[in-house]
Amino acid sequence: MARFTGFVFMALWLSCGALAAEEGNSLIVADFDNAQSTNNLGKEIEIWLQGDGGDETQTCQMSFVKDDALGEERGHSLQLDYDVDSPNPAYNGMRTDLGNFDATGYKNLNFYVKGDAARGFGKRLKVELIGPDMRPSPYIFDGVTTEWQKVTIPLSEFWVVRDWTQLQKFVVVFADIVNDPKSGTVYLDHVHFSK
Ligand SMILES: [Ca+2]
Ligand SMILES: [Ca+2]
Repeated sequence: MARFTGFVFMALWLSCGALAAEEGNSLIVADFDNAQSTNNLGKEIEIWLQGDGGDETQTCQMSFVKDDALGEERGHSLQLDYDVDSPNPAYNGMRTDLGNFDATGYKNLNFYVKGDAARGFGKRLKVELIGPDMRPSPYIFDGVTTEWQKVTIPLSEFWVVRDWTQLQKFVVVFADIVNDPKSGTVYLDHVHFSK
C-alpha cells in the first residue's frame, strides 16, 4: 500500500512539476499562460453564478487574452466580464481549486489586476480564500486602475481561514454591493502565494 501511495504521489508531483507551479519562494496558482481553464496546479478554473444562474439579468464570463501582466510574449491573462446589475441581490465570479495546497510558511497572496477603461470597471475587487471548513474568508482590494499592478495581501488578512494546511479555493467575487459600476471588465494574472 505504501509503495502504491508513493507511486501515486510521485505521479502527481511530476504532473505538477511540469507546470512549474513552484518557483523559488512562490507557488503559482494561476498564470493563465496556457489560455485554458486549468490552473498551474492542474485544477479547474471556472465561473460561478449566484443560484446557479437562475437570475438571467446577471452574468460573468471569462476569456483569456494576450495581455500578460509580466510582459511575457506568449503569456496570457484572464479577462472577466461581469454584470451584477439586477433587480435582485446579485453576485458571481470566478473560482479555482487550490488542491489542498499547504500554505504553511507562506506570507502573502499576490495577483496582478487592472480594469478596462472602455468597458468600465470598479476600483474595488473582492477576493476570497477558502479553507477546509469551506468558510469563505473575504478581502476587498480598493485601488484597481487601468494599469497592471501587483496586489499583495498578507495571509493574516484572511482571518476566517483557521487551517492553512489544506486550502480549497481562490475566489473572485463580483457583487452589487461591492462593485461600482455594476458591470464591467477586469483582468487578472499571476495569482501566487509568496514566502
Ligand atoms: Ca500570465
Ligand atoms: Ca444586468
